Amino acid sequence: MLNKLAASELVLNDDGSVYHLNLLPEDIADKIILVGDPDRVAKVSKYFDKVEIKKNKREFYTHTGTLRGERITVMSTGIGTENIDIVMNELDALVNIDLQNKEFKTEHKALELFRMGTCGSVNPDVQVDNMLVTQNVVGLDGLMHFYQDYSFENEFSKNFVENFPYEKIKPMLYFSDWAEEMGEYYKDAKYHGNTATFPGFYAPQGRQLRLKALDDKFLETLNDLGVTNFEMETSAIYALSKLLGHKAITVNNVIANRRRGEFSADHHASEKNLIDWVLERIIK
Ligand code: R1P
Ligand code: URA
Repeated sequence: MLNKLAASELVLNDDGSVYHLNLLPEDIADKIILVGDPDRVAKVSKYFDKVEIKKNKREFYTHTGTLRGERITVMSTGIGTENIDIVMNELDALVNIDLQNKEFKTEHKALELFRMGTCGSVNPDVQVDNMLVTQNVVGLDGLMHFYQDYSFENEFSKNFVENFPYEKIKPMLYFSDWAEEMGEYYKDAKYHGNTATFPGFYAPQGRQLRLKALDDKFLETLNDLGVTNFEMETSAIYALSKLLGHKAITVNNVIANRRRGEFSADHHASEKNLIDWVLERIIK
């Protein structure tokens, strides 16, 4: 790989900020909370001692400030792994590429990334309004097929690959090398599980409104293969963190129990609980 990047490869705005996130290197902290919903950003940053930076472009809203004296950033990713592709590459560029010269820095910086999201459970016993930390993740979204391959093997992944029955869909299996180290923050979460990341909310997650999904038994099959829950970002966060050398952990609030047909009775209260729970643990 050439050390100097062409203008077409690392695109910058007029002020030198990275193209989609609209941020300069000094705009982010080393500890970053990633949320899907842009509206969740202000709901998090209202707990900061002070907010120094507020920037946005498209669905990417960023607030940086301090909490209990520590610098921290909260950023929205929008929905889906295609957005995570942008977020991860541009965050990494902010710390590991000299933007002016478009050259890789010789010293690598690792960010700490905390996805704070919502998910549905496919295990009937995983109850709504509780925190679920992702230990392993399977990507059914396809993004990582475009990158240098990496997958891991453990009991969950071996069983998943050997028994996944849908030939058209090629699963990619990841875990975060840091799940254990970063998991220290979240030791007391109610659930630690195996998350599936999907490229959609409806048929990809077995929902059928007017259109039929692939298989009526999709949720049961996933659960039988050891999947606890699903959402739409974590596979890409874990995989790209691993490849780029950042530390990542996901905690999702379970807002839907799909096997029981239940949805959180008050998802606003549940979201507030998620925010309080995470902030208490990642900054002491
Ligand atoms: C779908 O409603 C969205 O909610 C979940 C999914 O991953 C997807 O982004 O996460 P967030 O609540 O973080 O957006
Ligand atoms: N987010 C998802 O992607 N799916 C759900 O069922 C709930 C939240």
